[in-house]
Amino acid sequence: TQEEQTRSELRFPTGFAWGAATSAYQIEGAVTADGRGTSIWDTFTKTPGRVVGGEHADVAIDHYNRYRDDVRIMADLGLSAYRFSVSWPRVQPDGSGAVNQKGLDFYKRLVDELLSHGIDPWLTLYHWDLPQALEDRGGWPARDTALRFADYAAIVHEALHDRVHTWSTVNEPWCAAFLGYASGEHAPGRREPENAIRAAHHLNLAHGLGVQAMGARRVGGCVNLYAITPATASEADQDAARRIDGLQNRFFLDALLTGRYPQDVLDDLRMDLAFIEDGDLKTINAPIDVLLVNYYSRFTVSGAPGGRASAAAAPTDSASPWVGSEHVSFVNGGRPVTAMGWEIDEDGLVEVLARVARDYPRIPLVVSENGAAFEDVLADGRVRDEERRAYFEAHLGACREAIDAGVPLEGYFAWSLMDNFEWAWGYGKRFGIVRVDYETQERLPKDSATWYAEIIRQNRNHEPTDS
Ligand code: PNW
Repeated sequence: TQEEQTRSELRFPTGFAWGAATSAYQIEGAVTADGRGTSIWDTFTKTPGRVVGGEHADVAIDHYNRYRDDVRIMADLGLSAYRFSVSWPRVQPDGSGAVNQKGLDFYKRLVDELLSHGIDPWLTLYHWDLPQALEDRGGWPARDTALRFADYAAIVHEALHDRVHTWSTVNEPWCAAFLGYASGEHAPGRREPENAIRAAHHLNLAHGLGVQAMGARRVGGCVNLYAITPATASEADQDAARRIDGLQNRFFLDALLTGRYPQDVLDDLRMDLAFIEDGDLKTINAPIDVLLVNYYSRFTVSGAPGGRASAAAAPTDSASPWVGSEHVSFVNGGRPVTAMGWEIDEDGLVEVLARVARDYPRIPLVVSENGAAFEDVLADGRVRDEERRAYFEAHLGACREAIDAGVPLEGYFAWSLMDNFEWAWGYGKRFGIVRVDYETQERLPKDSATWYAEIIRQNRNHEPTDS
């Protein structure tokens, strides 16, 4: 049958990590509990016009108080791994100096709960919630922020290294730099193109310094990569594709994995790059054990005017994130789209994984985020999210195909475990495999979760049971 065929095609190697992901600000709420400081997202969400409907995450999905129930849901789904992030202002309310023990204790409780259910915790140190006090001192365009990040990484590592096996530094530095400091769509909402490049460099530097600060550990860097296609074979369109690939993908991959910035990207920027100091790239290139790849979509780009300024509409008034390549436009690639307007293209995932494996050999990979927002309807006690299920099936098939082609892919994390605060879009875009009722905080696994659990069960049944 069709179903049996799906299952046999989605058979993965023993030890493959079957996960789901979240991030602190998007789920925790409890923003003043136990001495937590203020982050740039607290400030940004309270600034009129920045988030659809003026929504914020003061309560979010109350994971800070409901984490035990949420771990139980993960266990019921059979997840072998859970990727979450630590809120820097819970650990250091002012971003430097004094450590807030109560903030660290929350993550100890969470990790212990995961471990007691046999779920491997994958800890991300930074998923965009910079302490406001550090933004007040310049934010990511200031070099000092990277140094402060290294202190923070050492503090969290010291507190949790006995419990957490896999660490990662900065989630999607592209978004943190270019949505935060160039387009202004994300916190802190600045529109300062040159400072966005400084931010990108200092986020990379923070990664390298963080890796060094953590000593012996399994640690990774995290990047969001896109498949990129020129709209036509014209020279202008191919140059547009080179530029977008340069700033989105190679600026981060080359730095982390080869210790160089791509020269063509630096040339296109036409700016004074004196903030890149001797030795920085060697630091950024600190050896890592795994690369975390977030994948959502493909961009089709054109060098001719007339297309859109970015791949999908931003929810709020914002500028171009494409520093130095503002003339590039994004065109319709003709594929079906999600509720974000992001084109669905699983072949792009095969392409991205194969490209990384080819151009940056020998680094183990995981897909650390992949998923889709759709307009879910709850009816008769079920969410029949067939489009999301099909998205996962197609993208897991892509992972399978990449492994067959020799890509060292070691795990997959669905974004997201639960519906949550989708940044500038607020709560309107649901990415969860588990539905959350934002009035009652009730959780309900969607059909996609039931399907994912079955795929996991099929695979884990074939693993040796004694560990
Ligand atoms: C990622 N873009 O964000 C993040 O890691 C998650 O926190 C987020 O919820 C998820 O993907 C879905 O959006 C992105 O505009 C936000 O290119 C924006 C972009 C890419 C990733």
